[in-house]
Amino acid sequence: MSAEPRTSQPNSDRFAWWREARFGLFIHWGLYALPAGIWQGREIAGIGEWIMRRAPIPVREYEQLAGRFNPVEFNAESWVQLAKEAGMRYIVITSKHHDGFALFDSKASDYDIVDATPFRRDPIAELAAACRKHGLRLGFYYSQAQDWHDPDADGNDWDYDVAQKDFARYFERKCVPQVREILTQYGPIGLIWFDTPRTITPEQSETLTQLVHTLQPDCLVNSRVGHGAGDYASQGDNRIPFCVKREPWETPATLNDTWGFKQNDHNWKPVGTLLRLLVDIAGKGGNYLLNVGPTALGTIPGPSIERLRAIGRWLKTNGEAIYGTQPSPFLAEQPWGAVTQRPGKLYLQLFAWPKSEFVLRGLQSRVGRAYLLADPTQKVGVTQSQAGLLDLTELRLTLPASAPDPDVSVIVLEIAGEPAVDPAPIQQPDGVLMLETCLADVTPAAGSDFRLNSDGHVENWTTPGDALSWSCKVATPGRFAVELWSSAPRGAAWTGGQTLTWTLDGAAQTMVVQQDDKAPYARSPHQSFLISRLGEATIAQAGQHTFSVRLDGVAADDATGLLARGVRLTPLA
Ligand code: JFZ
Repeated sequence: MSAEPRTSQPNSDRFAWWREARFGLFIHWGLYALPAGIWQGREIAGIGEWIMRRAPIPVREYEQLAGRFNPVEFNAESWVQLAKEAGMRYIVITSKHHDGFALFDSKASDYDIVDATPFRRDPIAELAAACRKHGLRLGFYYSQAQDWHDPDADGNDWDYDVAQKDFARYFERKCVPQVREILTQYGPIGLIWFDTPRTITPEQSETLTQLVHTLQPDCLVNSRVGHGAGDYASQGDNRIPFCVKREPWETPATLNDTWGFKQNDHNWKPVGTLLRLLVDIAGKGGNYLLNVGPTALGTIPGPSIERLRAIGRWLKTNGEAIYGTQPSPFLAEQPWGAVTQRPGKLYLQLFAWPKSEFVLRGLQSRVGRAYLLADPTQKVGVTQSQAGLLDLTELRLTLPASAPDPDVSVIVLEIAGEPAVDPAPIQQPDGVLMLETCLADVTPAAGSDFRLNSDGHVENWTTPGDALSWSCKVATPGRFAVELWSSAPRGAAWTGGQTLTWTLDGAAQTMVVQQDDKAPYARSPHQSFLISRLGEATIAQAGQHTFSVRLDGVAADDATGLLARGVRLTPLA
């Protein structure tokens, strides 16, 4: 969902707790926890909470699950305790997912946990009480457009005749009343997390946002309410941007590959991956909403508990570098890790511990003292230099021999005043020069909608003449491989075929784009890049250089254009 919310108020008080929190627990829980990915002995591919659609299962059969849903081991206190132990500051739970089943006591529909199950308790009420007791904010996921149980809602075309549907009827009969219920039955609510807007109209999205704000003025609304009517941006699931975003945003993410419990999904992310995602998201100004899928008995799977506790242990030591911090002063991602800040301090969060010395280019602020967040008594030596011709600032830190943490180690730099950084792309000490689109001058051709999107891609790169250029700093000259890094368009095949002309200091080369290689995205196992070789470049002298790339010819069937993240120059041996 890249549509930016219209009513963002990043500086308003409504976002104070949100900015402070940085880390929340997502809970996908419902009837789908019973089949847990398997229907009539058959493994159903995809995310667990979609089993009704994917199998597909007729409404009358799926409804029967309610009669067997009896999560006797559910204990709201222990879920909230776990979130707290993990260092999370808010919880968002599915009050109603696409299957249409309400996990709360609803008057608007009997298809709810109190009326339709032997359990008869309202877990949402219990959770609200436990959150209040332990000082966590509570938010609700609510599927406003898809409701596979309702004959008029979006989504179910295996039981209901799509031609007979009247979405407005469902909207008035069930959606609006239930949203009203979740906002009036459980005390103050931190946010409402709408999802998959699809058939909803702009007016209906607006109605929901206004309903939320009327009933609870401080309650935040995510962008998936649709049509830009929300308060903050939900990224695509498990997707993180490549650069700092100033507007409030959040990445919903999984610990394995499903949201709702699946008994055979054992693809758990290692703790190191999760910690790197947490700090990377904080460094780019976002919140990390990390999911668990409890079982039909009401317990959170052991591998989830272990991982959440490990993150909590890290945050106990390093939380100062996360909670309430501001994003990195560097707009683009740093290849070695992430940066956060608060007044007077920068937090360098290193993914790998360098042998004795760490070199950071481009920080222009004077650094007073540096120390390890995990152990301020350990000395970190600081030297700073500014190389004349390039005006290249370099910070050298001499570090203790061993890393304070195996996954993410935090170094604190004390600085005076606002941090100042060099805005130019700078060659890294290892010789690599990454030209990120978020640092580029973006020049659309006449009438073109070529632009940088909020995820750090350029989009609509479809009009000949659309160009990107960078003025960059090279310290170590030589020969370089030049590659274009882009993302595969969502749900579409990518064939290449575009003609590009790239220019280094005035010397041009023209080539046709194809996919030559693929690279994982080191920060997120759910993203990867397509690599197109553009050729080789010789940079004869250290100094400031200009690189540009322009679209000259489009591919026949390319509606999307190259979703480019940037151009990478890698030194050739
Ligand atoms: C939605 C749901 O369909 C899913 O079951 C789960 O609740 C998840 C958190 O949200 O799935 C989406 C919605 C949007 C995108 C991807 C998956 N997106 O924009 O990338």
